[in-house]
Amino acid sequence: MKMSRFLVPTLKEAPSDAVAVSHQLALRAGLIRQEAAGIFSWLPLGIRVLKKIEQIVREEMDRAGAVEVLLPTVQRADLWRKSGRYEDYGAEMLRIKDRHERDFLFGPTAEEVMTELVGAHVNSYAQLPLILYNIQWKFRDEVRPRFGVLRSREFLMKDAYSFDVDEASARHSYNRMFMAYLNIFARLGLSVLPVRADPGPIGGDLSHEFMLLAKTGESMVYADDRALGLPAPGTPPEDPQALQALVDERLSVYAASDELHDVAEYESRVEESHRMEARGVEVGHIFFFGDKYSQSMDVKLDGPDGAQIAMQSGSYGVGVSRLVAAIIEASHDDKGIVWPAAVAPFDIGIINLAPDKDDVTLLADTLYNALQAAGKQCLLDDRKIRAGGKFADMDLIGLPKQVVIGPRSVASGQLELKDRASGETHNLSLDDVVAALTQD
Ligand code: 5CA
Repeated sequence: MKMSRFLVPTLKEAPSDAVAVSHQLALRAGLIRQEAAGIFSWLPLGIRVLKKIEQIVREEMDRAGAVEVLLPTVQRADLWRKSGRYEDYGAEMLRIKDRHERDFLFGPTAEEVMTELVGAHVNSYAQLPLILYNIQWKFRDEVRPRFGVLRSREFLMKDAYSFDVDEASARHSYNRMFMAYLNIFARLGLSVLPVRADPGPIGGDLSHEFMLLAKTGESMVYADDRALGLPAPGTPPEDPQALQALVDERLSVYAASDELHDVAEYESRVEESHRMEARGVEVGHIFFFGDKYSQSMDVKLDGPDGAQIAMQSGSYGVGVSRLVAAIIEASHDDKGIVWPAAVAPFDIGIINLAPDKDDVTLLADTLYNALQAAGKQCLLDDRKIRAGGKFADMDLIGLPKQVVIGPRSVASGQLELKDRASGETHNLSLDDVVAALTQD
């Protein structure tokens, strides 16, 4: 992509109402644009990051055996009346009337729609277990939307729903999702702690939040610091007991968010030198709620002995758009964003310092074409602006690798290759730059 034909509206200063560093940098790097309180447009760089996160989440859901569907954003109110949540949800629900005065709403979550969908198409226990997921925009009329896409009103969520015939099998589904979450966050390059949590309005008796430690986090996390940095589990075992043992092992290290923090237990189980108290951003939340929705919505199916049974279910959310901000919170410096390679909007930024000079442009284009042909995603800054602005913008948007090409590169045959995270630079020939950037 050539920057002169792209849209990256970078800003020198963030607007004063942006207090979280991720909000400031997302605006300054031209990822998002606020359209109304808590409602954003995704600009070209932002949407590329969002899609990459979405794809990693999708691949890990598929690997865990979940099946993708796409539900509507606008849902029927009567489904929510059936479950009893239409009134309970209160002012957070955006209620809509159609031209026939029928009640609809912009979905804040989808337990009702999914439960009814499964009830309509699954009539026997033999069709279970089933885990369905969708990656869709949600709307919650938050009292205090803030921190940009960290707590917005419209946001992209991956929500999965498991349907099982009994509680033991439902716990196995819960455990599969638990492990899939650890894999997702590891692939995103994030150090995320699973903590036991309060299920809140979703209901149920078993729930975990996945917390990314960050200064702007809205909850406190109390943990044994050895819980951080454990390796990703990879493909989990099929055997339910083996999987339960792995989940138990992960959860044996103390970690809780403020609501369920037990000071006495914490102090007795965690030596002082390992106690960690930090703020966390909730990037995922999983719930086991048994037959709550199956019962309230009267969705039953034929059980093994012919009698009608209610399904045992859980729901599993990841804040896909929130993750864009969460990753920036976790990975930035005083110059701007430092994207982990897995989600960077482009792999490589090339700066052409003299787009007016044919020989410099030829060299920059040759590198660009060679890298693109090798499957690398490149952003070539060919804008006719001063060099300082190009360097500042490239650091601000945070692509993992940068190559600087100017008149001196033509004269010496040496291009400057820079690693964004470490700031290290190397002067290399064109061929060596291509080799270094395409070796993996
Ligand atoms: N139905 C369940 C699981 S699918 C559910 O809705 N869970 S939730 O309320 O915890 O939301 C799931 C995830 O969505 C959260 O962990 C968070 O990462 C994200 N999320 C929730 N509210 C917002 C918001 N206002 N802005 C951005 N992301 C949000």
